[in-house]
Amino acid sequence: MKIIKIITTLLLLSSFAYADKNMKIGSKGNLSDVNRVVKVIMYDNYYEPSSFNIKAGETIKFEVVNAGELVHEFNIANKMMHMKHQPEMEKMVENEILFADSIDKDKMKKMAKMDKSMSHSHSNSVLLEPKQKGDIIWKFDDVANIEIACNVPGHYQVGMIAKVDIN
Ligand SMILES: [Cu+2]
Repeated sequence: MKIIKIITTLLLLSSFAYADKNMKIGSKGNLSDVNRVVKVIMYDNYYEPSSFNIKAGETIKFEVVNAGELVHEFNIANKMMHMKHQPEMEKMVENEILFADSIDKDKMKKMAKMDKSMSHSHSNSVLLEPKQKGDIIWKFDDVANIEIACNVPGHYQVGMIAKVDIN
């Protein structure tokens, strides 16, 4: 069992390293470069607004609030990356780190020391408990096929996805 777990983890980590180099999703932005602040409210299970119009090259500060009763994620990626991220989130549920309406942050930190995929501190996403707020500053440079979505198990499947138009 342990060996299977290690192999799975290695596969996940290597696929992420690959994704980072080749996926055109932009990069973490600097506060001094912010062109626009966009407020986003997360409900159960959708975003308000449900789509975004972004100019290529723009740096946006997303101020995200979770107004729902469940944990939600605001994750800037593409479909393939969301698909790869979802098993990690399922693993967080299995390990009793992620609950429907809360996150065990101490446990998440402890697990992260053993398994990097559990740290959940990628700069392209925020994972928020009900009533929490979080910011992401993102530079939309050299981007294609971006999708903002929530990878809490089940949420992507019921359509917690926001469309991103780059022009
Ligand atoms: Cu969600």
